[in-house]
Amino acid sequence: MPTPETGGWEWGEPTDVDGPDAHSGTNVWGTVLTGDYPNSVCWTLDLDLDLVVQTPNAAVECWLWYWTEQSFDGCHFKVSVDDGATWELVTPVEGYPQPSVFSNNCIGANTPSWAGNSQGWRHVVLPIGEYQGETPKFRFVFGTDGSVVYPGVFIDDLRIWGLHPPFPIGTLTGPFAPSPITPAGECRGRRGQPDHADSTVTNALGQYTIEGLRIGTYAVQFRRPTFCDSVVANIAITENEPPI
Ligand SMILES: [Ca+2]
Repeated sequence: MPTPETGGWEWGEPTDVDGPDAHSGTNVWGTVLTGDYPNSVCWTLDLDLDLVVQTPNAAVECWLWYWTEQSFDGCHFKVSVDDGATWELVTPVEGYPQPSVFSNNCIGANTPSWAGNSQGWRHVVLPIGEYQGETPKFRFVFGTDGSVVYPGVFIDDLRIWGLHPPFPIGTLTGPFAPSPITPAGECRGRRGQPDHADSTVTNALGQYTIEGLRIGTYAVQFRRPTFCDSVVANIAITENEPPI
C-alpha cells in the first residue's frame, strides 16, 4: 500500500489523557497524538490506491473518535476522480453529526462534518459506489478556526470494499451467419442469446456485440437452437479491438 500524504496527521499510539486509546491494536491516525490540535490549520490525510471502484455497493469503512469545537473545527471525507484537481464530499450512511461547520481553514461555510464530541468510537460507512468505474483518490480533511481547541479526530481500522485493480476491456462482436450450415458466428450461448450480463443482440440476423470483457483468450461456444452440434473457438479479446 502506498504511503499516504499526511498533512499534519500523525500515525502512532495516542497518549493524550483526554483522547482515546486505539480502537484495536496500538496505533491510530490522529490530528495530534499527544494533546490538543492547533488553531488555524488545514490538514489533509490522502490515500491514493490506484484501484478501480468495481461494485455499486463499494464503501470505505472505519472507526472514528472525535472531540472538536462543535461549529468551528471538524473533519470530513472527500473523493477526487480527476487526479486531485477537484474534491467531492462523501456523506456517510448515518450522515454527518454537524450539518454546518465553518473553520475558514479547509472547511468552508455550512459544510457538514464530524464535529463536537463523538462520546467514544463510532463506526462509519462511506458509500463510494457512485464512482463505479472510476479510480478515486481518498482524503480526510481536518480544519480548525483561530481559537478554542480540543483533543481532535482519530481514525482506526479503515477498510475499503469493492475496489479492483484496473484491467483493460475489450469487445466481442461478429455477424450472425444466415446460412444453416455455418454454425460458427451464428449465435453464442443458449438459444441464440448471449449469456453475458452486458451483452446485447442488435439483430438476430445481423451483428452481435458483447461488451465489457476482460482482455485475454476465451473458449467461446457457438450453438444453434435447433441443432445439437456446436463449435468451440478460442478467440482472443484485445483492448477495444473486435477479434472477429
Ligand atoms: Ca477552534
